[in-house]
Amino acid sequence: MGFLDQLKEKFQKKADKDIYLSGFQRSNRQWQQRMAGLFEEGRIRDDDWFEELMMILVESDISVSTANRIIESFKKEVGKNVLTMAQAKTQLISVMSDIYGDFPLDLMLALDGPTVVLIVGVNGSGKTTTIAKLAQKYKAEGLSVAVAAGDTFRAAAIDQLSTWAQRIGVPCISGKPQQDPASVMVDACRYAKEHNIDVLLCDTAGRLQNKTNLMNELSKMFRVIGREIEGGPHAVWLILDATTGQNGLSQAKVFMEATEVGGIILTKMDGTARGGIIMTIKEETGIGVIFLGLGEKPEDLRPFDKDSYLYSLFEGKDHV
Ligand SMILES: Nc1nc2c(ncn2[C@@H]2O[C@H](COP(=O)(O)OP(=O)(O)OP(=O)(O)O)[C@@H](O)[C@H]2O)c(=O)[nH]1
Ligand SMILES: [Mg+2]
Repeated sequence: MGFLDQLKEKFQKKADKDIYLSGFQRSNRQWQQRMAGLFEEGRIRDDDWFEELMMILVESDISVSTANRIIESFKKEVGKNVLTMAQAKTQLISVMSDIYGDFPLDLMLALDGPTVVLIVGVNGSGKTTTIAKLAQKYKAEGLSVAVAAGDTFRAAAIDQLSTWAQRIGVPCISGKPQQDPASVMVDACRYAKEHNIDVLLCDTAGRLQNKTNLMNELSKMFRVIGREIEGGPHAVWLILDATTGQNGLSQAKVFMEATEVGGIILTKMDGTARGGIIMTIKEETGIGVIFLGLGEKPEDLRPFDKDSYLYSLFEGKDHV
C-alpha cells in the first residue's frame, strides 16, 4: 500500500475527520486544485515544473528555505525511480512528513498536584478564546480545571475570561485591573492547590511594545508559579494567528526568547488557505503545533494530527 493510501486508511478511521476538515478545508480548495493540476499525469517534471511547485508551496506560507528543503529532498527521491505523477505526489507528502518529524501532542500532567499551563502570544492572537477552548476540553475529559486572568492590562480582558469561565463552568481567579499579574498567579496557584485543581490555565497580556517589560513580566510570572507549585509552569504554549502567517511567526519569536515555549496552538485556521505555515513553524522554531483553532466557540479546537493535516492539505474532504 502506498503512503497516501496508508494515510487515507488511517484518516478514515478518525471519527472527527469531518469536524477537523470543516474549517480548515473550506478555504484550502484553491490550493489543492493548483496542486492537483501540477500533478496531472502527462506533465513533465522539468525546471519549470519544479519552479511552479516552489511557488505553490511558498504561497501556502511555507517559507522559502523550508520549501527549498522540501524540493531538494523530493528531487532526490523522484530522481531515483521513474514515478507516475500520483506516485510522485505521494513521495512529496512523504518528504514533507519526514521533514516535519514528530512532536509530543498533548499536555503531560504533573504526577502530583496541579499542572500549570501559561498561555502567551501577541495581542489578538486568540489567547483568551483558546483558554476557554482548552478549559472545555480538559473539563470534558473529567479533569478539574481553573483559569487565571493574568492579563491585568485591560479591564475588559478580565471580564472576557471570567465570562467564558462562567459559561464553561470552571473557576476564574482574577485580580484588579493593573494589578501585578504575578500576584494573580500566586493567588491562582494557591487556589489550585487548595481545591485540588488538575489543570490551571493562565492567561497573559500580549502587548509587545516593550520587549524588556514583557520579558521581565513573563520571567516574574514564571518564578512565582515555580515557587508556589513545584515544576510549574509545566507548559508554556504560544498562540499564533494563522492568518498573520510568517509575519506573525517572526513577531512571536520574541516570546520564544522570553520563555521556553513548549508547543504552539495555531488559531484562525478556519480563516486561511495557508496551511503551509505549520511546516514553516516547525522548521524555523523546532516547535510543533499541538492544537488548531477552527472558530470562535469553545468546541472549535482540534488536536493537531500530522497525518490528517497532510492528507487534508493535499486531498481534501471530497476525496475522503
Ligand atoms: N475565526 C476564528 N476566530 C478566532 C479564533 N480564535 C480566536 N478568535 C477570535 O479572535 C479575536 C481575538 O481573540 P482573543 O482570544 O481575545 O485574543 P487574545 O490573544 O486574548 O487578545 P488580547 O487579550 O487582546 O491580547 C476574538 O474575536 C476571537 O473570537 C479561531 O480559531 N477562529
Ligand atoms: Mg486576551
